[in-house]
Amino acid sequence: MTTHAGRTSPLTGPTVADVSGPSRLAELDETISAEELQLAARNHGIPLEALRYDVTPAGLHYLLIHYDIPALDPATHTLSIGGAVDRPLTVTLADLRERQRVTQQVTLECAGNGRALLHPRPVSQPWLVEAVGNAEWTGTPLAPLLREAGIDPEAVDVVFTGADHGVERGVEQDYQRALPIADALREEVLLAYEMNGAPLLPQHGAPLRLIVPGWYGMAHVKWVHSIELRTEPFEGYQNAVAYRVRRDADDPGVPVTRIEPRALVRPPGFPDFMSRRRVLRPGPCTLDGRAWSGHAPVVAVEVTTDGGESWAPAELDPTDAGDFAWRRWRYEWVATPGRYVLGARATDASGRTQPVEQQWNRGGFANNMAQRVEVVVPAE
Ligand SMILES: Nc1nc2c(c(=O)[nH]1)N[C@H]1C(S)=C(S)[C@@H](COP(=O)(O)O)O[C@H]1N2
Ligand SMILES: [Mo]
Repeated sequence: MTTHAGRTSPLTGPTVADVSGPSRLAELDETISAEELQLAARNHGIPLEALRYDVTPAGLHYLLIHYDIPALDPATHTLSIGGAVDRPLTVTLADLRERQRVTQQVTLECAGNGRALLHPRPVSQPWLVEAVGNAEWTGTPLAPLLREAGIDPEAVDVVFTGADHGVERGVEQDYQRALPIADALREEVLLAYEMNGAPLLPQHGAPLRLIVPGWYGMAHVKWVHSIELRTEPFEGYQNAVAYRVRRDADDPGVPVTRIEPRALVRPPGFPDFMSRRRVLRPGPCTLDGRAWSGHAPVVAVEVTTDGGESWAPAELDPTDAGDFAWRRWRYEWVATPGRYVLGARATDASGRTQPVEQQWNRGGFANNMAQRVEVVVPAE
């Protein structure tokens, strides 16, 4: 009888690769599993009523942590910059705090937002629409630090390594993501040590994380301790295997990068405990919510009250929060007794907008299908 190498042999026992299977699509009638629930309970979304705050309070901001939250001591934490540079350097948190200090609002959204609404459902963190937040990040710009290290003109990628470690689809790894050098050198990219005016919380990357305004969440490496410039494209797991838009498992796909436009409705009225369906009294009602895009500023938001059959323009609030922060929109509605499905869709200055039907891909990434909020307006 033949045995699988490393599986049944008493000498080697199971391998690390044995702890997780390949990525999977749920059967069409398969409900959310205990494994997906386990992820959802660790990685919570923004409660949609918190769309009322310009700046999301830290505890209401969504979370996505692939492995365990590492415990790092800010007093001894260092960041090393090496690889294809003339002068490798290592800096402490105190060194970084003495450098130029920048504060900016940045909307973060997980690339898997919307995944659990896809048919068939890619089995992973089962986000509905709530994997978003808009925080005020403070830190020092990355580009001057890289320039001080002396960038090799041949450098193509910059690899950021976090202090968290795990195994994913059989591959043991530190969380690592690369950015193309041109994107890493953009002036808005920060090494952030504060969120909303306080030191980073453990779950948000304490004591140091990358902020890449406009990009989906996976690029904003938390617990970062090492930056390495490379003259060859980085082929690490999170760039080459995960976070690619693929038609099927064999398609090499294209990398997930910037955030597609999205608008969310702050659900009006009050919810049913179980279904979260809304109950709204009849009469005039200001609908509102937030809209964002990582490609270009949002220029229009439209609202539907009939599940996407018809759309009407919403008003965009003036903003001084910058191009990378979400923007508030509002729409005056008179609710009359009946059942409604509310939604909103954003269009940005690049002409990108949101589909009403799903744009399916194998990993469930960058899916910005318009939201559906069921509302019942009872007769008085
Ligand atoms: N080191 C490390 N950085 C990470 C992650 C991680 O698991 N480990 N998750 C990424 C993903 S997928 C997202 S969406 C964002 C979430 O950031 P937040 O938890 O602060 O909202 O962090 C990114 N940075
Ligand atoms: Mo994410």
